[in-house]
Amino acid sequence: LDILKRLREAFDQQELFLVFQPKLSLQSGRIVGLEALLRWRTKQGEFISPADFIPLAEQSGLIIRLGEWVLRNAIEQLIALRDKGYKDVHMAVNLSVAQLQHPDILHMLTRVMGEFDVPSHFIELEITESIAMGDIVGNIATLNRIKSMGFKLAMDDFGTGFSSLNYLQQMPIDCLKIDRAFVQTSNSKSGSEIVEMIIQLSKTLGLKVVAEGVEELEQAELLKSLQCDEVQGFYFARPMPQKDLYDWLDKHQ
Ligand code: G
Ligand code: G
Ligand code: MN
Ligand code: NA
Repeated sequence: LDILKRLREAFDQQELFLVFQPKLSLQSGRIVGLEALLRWRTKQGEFISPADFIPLAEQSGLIIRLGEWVLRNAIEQLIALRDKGYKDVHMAVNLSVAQLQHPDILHMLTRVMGEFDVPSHFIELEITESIAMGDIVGNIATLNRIKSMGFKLAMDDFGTGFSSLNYLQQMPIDCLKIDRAFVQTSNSKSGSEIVEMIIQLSKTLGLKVVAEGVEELEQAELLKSLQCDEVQGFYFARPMPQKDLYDWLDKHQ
């Protein structure tokens, strides 16, 4: 639990920051959105992965404060980009199931949006299939309220979790994100057929479909031929701090 103590201190001492990874339209090649991702760099210069500290933040409840901070910072970044002329770009923020199930979630979203002059449909909240475990009915009800506030909802890491197609149909989501595990095996026949199937499923359900973890040109070309809507991955751009993001935009957009 030492790392949890350090995480609390890191939060107070501003060792946490956000990086932003572009999402591109496969048709136009233009940036359509960004995903905000949390990073922790200690004063000693050590990087600690969110894969290690997010679960601790979730178990300890710290994710509630941390998640609000992430949302606020991501929106500030979105507004800065809008001021630069990127008016159609959305900002995606990961939302833990612990945040979704917190009694204050709707108030928190209302409070934060009230601080900024940006329409909520420019904010996309990424949830995972773990919301299909536990209180599914309650989770869907909360998602419906969040949706009626205007936020967009995306199902992250799709295909790796526990949601059945039955639940998927009941989720008020706008977008499916194909997990990078499927993108990375898409060079095989069965791998590409799975990707194709997920894209078809998205279209059947009327959802936007995004492929994550695109690392190679061949993957991007396959996804384009299968009419995947958007891509995200190291082949196009890594998650970047603000300054690098602006350099990338100047160079590539
Ligand atoms: O960026 P990276 O691949 O290292 O992220 C690892 C995991 O941490 C991913 O599953 C990602 O969704 C999660 N993560 C990163 N930032 C946040 C955040 O702000 N909130 C939540 N809940 N999860 C995050
Ligand atoms: O679980 P979630 O989809 O929120 O996590 C996103 C994570 O995926 C981020 O930590 C990001 O660093 C990572 N990521 C983004 N693009 C790529 C990629 O092309 N390859 C790999 N291996 N990871 C990626
Ligand atoms: Mn995500
Ligand atoms: Na993912």
